[in-house]
Amino acid sequence: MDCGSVFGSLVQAPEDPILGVTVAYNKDPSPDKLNLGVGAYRTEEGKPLVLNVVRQAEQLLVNDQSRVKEYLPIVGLADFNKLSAKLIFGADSPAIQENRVATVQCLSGTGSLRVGAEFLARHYHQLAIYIPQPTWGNHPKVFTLAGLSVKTYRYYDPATRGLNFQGLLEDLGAAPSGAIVLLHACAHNPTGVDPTLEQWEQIRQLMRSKGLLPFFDSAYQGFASGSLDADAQSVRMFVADGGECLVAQSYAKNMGLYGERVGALSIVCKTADVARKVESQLKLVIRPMYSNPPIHGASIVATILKDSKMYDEWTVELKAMADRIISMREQLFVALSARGFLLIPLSLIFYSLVLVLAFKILSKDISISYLTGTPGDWSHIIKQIGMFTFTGLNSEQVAFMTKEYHIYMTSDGRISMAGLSSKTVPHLADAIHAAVTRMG
Ligand code: PGU
Repeated sequence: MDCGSVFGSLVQAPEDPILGVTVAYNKDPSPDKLNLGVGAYRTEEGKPLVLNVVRQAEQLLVNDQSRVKEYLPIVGLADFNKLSAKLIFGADSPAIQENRVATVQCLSGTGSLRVGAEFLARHYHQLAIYIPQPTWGNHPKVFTLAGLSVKTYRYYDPATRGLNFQGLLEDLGAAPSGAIVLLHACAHNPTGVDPTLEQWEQIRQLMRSKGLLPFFDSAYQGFASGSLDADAQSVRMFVADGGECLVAQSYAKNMGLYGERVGALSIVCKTADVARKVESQLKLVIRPMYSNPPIHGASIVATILKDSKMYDEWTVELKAMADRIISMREQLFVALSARGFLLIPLSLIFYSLVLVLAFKILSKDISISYLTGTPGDWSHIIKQIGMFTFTGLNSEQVAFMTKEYHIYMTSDGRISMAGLSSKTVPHLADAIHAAVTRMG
């Protein structure tokens, strides 16, 4: 259409599949609306949370008159980089002690992935990157635009709502030698399904035997189990064997620093000399992209990580967030199990019974698809790990829930458990029950 503008021929681009959910939510005037789209933590009151320890760190920074707003170096804040590597690889990591890790501060997890991908496209001999099917929707776009060639490996089995481990091993086994493999360090997005430690070990052996290059995306360290160390196990396994790997870290979720855009890319190398050269080349990637990273968020993180008292406080607040999410899983599971049985007068006894059953399922004692009130087996809600439940609801059911119940979520049926509260669980359970029973 010619309207005189040099951009007149542009077509309207669609909203982002994840961030666009918030745009639609914001436009909805309903008082009952619920945003379970974006993976962002909310309190029981449904409010965003700034951690106490973050407030304390910010206060210290504001009060420190010696602080200035000069440019950071291209690689970012030195303390932040050292402490970030320590956080993911462990304080006693030989790779750190031997100066074999090149760490650069980047713009949160996304920026770290992008810088890593641009570096690989320029300096690595294999352009193929294998990403899990499904994965975070931005992965294919980030890697393709950086110049890598995106392929997928089987990951999730809809039939079992668990890991397709055989498919994963077959696909990685068939990948060309040297190919890059994107691995979610923990709390896989969107499925909430992680390999066990034994499975990680098999993945590691296969990848090392084929010379596949691991690229970890660590966006949820601490959010899966509540423990920063436990959630870094997969990464540490790969570093312990002396081989090379890349890790993109984000502080968006675990420190609640979403909008501060603070993260790090680490490349673990075979020798200190290689690591130095890698860092020098990373600078050439970063400089023409955004010159150098912002100072505020990284200063908050460094302040917290270097003070043992603040660090401990952080771990307590982090665990509380992880625990609230786990409690939402239990409450939603109980609520769905109770749908259809609401007329039973002794419902309280019933609720307790369901809770006991929930724990039995978690400890893998039994599987009870036939006991749930809402048709179907919903035990995956309590089995899955991290911020999201991959409900198994299809896009029509999701559209129905948005239209009739004002519940917003991504069309693949993923819900952010962190967006739920005890107050909103019944509303969601009603919506799921109606979607399943009416939309088949
Ligand atoms: N990697 C994974 C696996 C993620 O889930 C996310 C965020 C990122 C990286 C990027 O996080 P940064 O904010 O850049 O550190 N995923 C969330 C947040 C919304 C989004 O899509 O960016 C999500 O809801 O999937």
